[in-house]
Amino acid sequence: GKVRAPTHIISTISDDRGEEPCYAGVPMSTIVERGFGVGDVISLLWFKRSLPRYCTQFIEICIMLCADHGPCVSGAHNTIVTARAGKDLVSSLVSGLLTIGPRFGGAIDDAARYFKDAYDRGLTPYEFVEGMKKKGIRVPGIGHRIKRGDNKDKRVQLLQEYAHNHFPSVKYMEYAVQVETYTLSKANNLVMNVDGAIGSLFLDLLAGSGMFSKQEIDEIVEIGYLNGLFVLARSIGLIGHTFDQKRLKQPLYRHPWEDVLYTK
Ligand code: Q5B
Repeated sequence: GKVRAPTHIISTISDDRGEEPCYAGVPMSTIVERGFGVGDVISLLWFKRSLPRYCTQFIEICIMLCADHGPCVSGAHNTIVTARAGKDLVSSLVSGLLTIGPRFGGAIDDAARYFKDAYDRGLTPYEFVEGMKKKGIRVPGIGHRIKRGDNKDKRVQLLQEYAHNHFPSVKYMEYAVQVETYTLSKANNLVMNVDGAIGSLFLDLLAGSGMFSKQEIDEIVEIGYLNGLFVLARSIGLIGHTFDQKRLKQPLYRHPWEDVLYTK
């Protein structure tokens, strides 16, 4: 019989060999004819399945709400400085993307990991938060530079409202809210942030949609798919900031001496 030469690459998400490219087996024409959106494309290419409309719409809302948060956040700042140094689009974009991490925008996976572990083990918010403190770990998904208990993040509220209206269960999100209630009793800046909202709500999407086995959920959380939502979303804004600086013909950025504490 035929002997297949060993391949150097295995790929399971897309195929461009036929008449038209397919995402997880779904041809482009179907994607267009059925009016699929970017949430459907993410479902196919990241999760290798078509998800129900309420899930793909949730993904799209995450992307829209995280697309930008003004010029002052770490990512936009880096992008602006890089664009003003005369660098190209890709350099300006990746310079901003490289700031995404455990403090800025890249806490979604850890929020999902820690909230899931704490909820599944039946820890009270007090046990969870104080346990994290003992280990010297900040609770991912909690805390914000400008948002406060009396000035909550509108994006978090919008995501929570959507989930309340469309998800079959919001048990992880409700747990995260209890955690927030406890952290807010300690300090007014310890609000649930957008990373915490997406992390906890995505756990509810995975667990409540009936589209994923327990093993698949564990793998998604362990590998860490969810920071990808912020990376993808914020790329939209960072590209916008690059064009904005170029359009405005902004000169090379130099930080003012007055804003540096020179000390020995
Ligand atoms: N404390 C976000 O800190 C920030 C604590 C905590 C326990 C916590 C901090 C944090 C976890 C990571 C996270 C996502 C660094 C944030 C985002 C996207 C964004 C951004 C934008 C956008 C802010 C003051 C006191 C200290 C700390 C304690 C703080 N957080 N304790 N658990 N989570 N969070 N990141 O304001 O006793 O004085 O030493 O790391 O979820 O990135 O818009 O800007 O869309 O672009 O710098 O929304 O919360 O506060 O460091 O001065 O801390 O609070 O231990 O206690 P800050 P610090 P003490 S969303």
